[in-house]
Amino acid sequence: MKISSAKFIGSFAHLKQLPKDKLPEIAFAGRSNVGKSSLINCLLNRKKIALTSSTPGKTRLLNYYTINENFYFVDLPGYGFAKVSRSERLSWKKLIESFITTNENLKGIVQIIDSRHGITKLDLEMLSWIHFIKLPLILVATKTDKLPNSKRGHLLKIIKQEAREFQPVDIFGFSTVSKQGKHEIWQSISRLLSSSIG
Ligand SMILES: Nc1nc2c(ncn2[C@@H]2O[C@H](COP(=O)(O)OP(=O)(O)O)[C@@H](O)[C@H]2O)c(=O)[nH]1
Ligand SMILES: [Mg+2]
Repeated sequence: MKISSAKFIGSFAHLKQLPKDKLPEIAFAGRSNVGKSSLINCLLNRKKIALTSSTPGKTRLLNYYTINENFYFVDLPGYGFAKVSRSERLSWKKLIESFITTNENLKGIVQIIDSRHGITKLDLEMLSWIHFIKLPLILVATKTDKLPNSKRGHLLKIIKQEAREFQPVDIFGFSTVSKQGKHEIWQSISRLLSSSIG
């Protein structure tokens, strides 16, 4: 994908605030601190279009980026931050659930997991929703640079086995350090978008 423009357009707490232009969207989901924003920055060749944070759980909003004025990336609020109250967790749940079930422009979800931990209990809820509503799923196991070389292949194989029940369209290992997987992830995203953009 050639990126001729990539702009942050806003952070939204309510669905009624979202852009109304019906451009196709790809959303990025995952646990707080898993590397969502880093992946978005890497895909868009920017150092900090998406704010990365060493303070997990800070982003509670739907962050929208417009690419080539043709489609959107949506950085979804991360889950699994321990210091979050029950009411905040419920409001996260409500926001994400309504976002993925009512958004007709959503062409797929890039679900990011930590390659060191595989699919955790916290990821299961998100993966089950995505599967239940039959949204195309791209699974990205990030931070592969943190895996010992000798274990990388084996761990990715286990992740593929664990993921099978959610029927992802693709599964990739990825690292912002080596940028391994970037090209393949773009190809997969392009395929999801290809039915809706020229
Ligand atoms: N070594 C390594 N660190 C990463 C990678 N991806 C993200 N990180 C680091 O993990 C932390 C959280 O990343 P961030 O993108 O803010 O996560 P988010 O909360 O999911 O958006 C940051 O310190 C990143 O630099 C990766 O592939 N390799
Ligand atoms: Mg982030």
